[in-house]
Amino acid sequence: MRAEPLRFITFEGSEGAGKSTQIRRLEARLLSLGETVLTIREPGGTPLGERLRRLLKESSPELTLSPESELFLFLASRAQVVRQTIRPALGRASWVLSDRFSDSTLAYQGGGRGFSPILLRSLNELACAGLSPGITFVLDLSLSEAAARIAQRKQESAQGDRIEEEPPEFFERVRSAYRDLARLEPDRIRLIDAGRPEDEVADGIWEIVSHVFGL
Ligand code: T5A
Repeated sequence: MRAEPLRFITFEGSEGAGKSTQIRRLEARLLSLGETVLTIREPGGTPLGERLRRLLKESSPELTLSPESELFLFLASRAQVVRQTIRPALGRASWVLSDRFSDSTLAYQGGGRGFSPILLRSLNELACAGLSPGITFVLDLSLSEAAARIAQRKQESAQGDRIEEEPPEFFERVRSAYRDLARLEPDRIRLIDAGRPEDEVADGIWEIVSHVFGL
């Protein structure tokens, strides 16, 4: 019999794919069953990580970040959240749901920026101290649909975002890197069609979680 995967679930995908929406939906379902759940985001999840997040997302002409600096800042946030937040929570038998984790680095800094996947896997290994999610949902959405959702959100809040300013080709590469990752690790990484209505996506995710964890 196969051992139950770690109760550490990550959500991945391009901007606007619906990760935050779906993580809230899964958290609510687990809480309704009386489970203990910790939900975090990356970069973030610790005081250091939240400060790094502001730096990484800020779009400002005075603050230039080389691709190398960007990579190390994402990794610094991860190294901290693994040790300070995720490992202790898993040790208390809590579920941990994370909005992005190590696969974001493979997709954005690998696919998007062109760093070698071998180098990134080895840096991730160091940052994560060997921790890997039990399941990862990659919410897959076409660029045009994602752009429409982001445009809609921008009308609601006019905040700039450094990475969102990258050209469409960057996001094509990110999407394709995620799809490659899902092909490489089909047991852990589940590709979800995020172009469907919110309820349908949430039900699809719940079906997988309840089956894998016997809920
Ligand atoms: N990054 C991160 C790296 O480059 N490397 C790394 O290692 C890491 C960890 C983080 C940025 O950092 C980069 C990636 C990112 O650029 P972020 O804010 O965490 O930034 O991530 P974003 O992807 O930018 O988050 P978003 O909020 O843009 O996207 P979500 O969470 O996927 O989308 P969500 O749920 O907020 O939904 C977007 C809109 O769509 C609607 C929602 O109501 C919302 O308005 N929506 C739907 N509409 C129709 N149908 C559905 N099914 C819908 N689901 C949601």
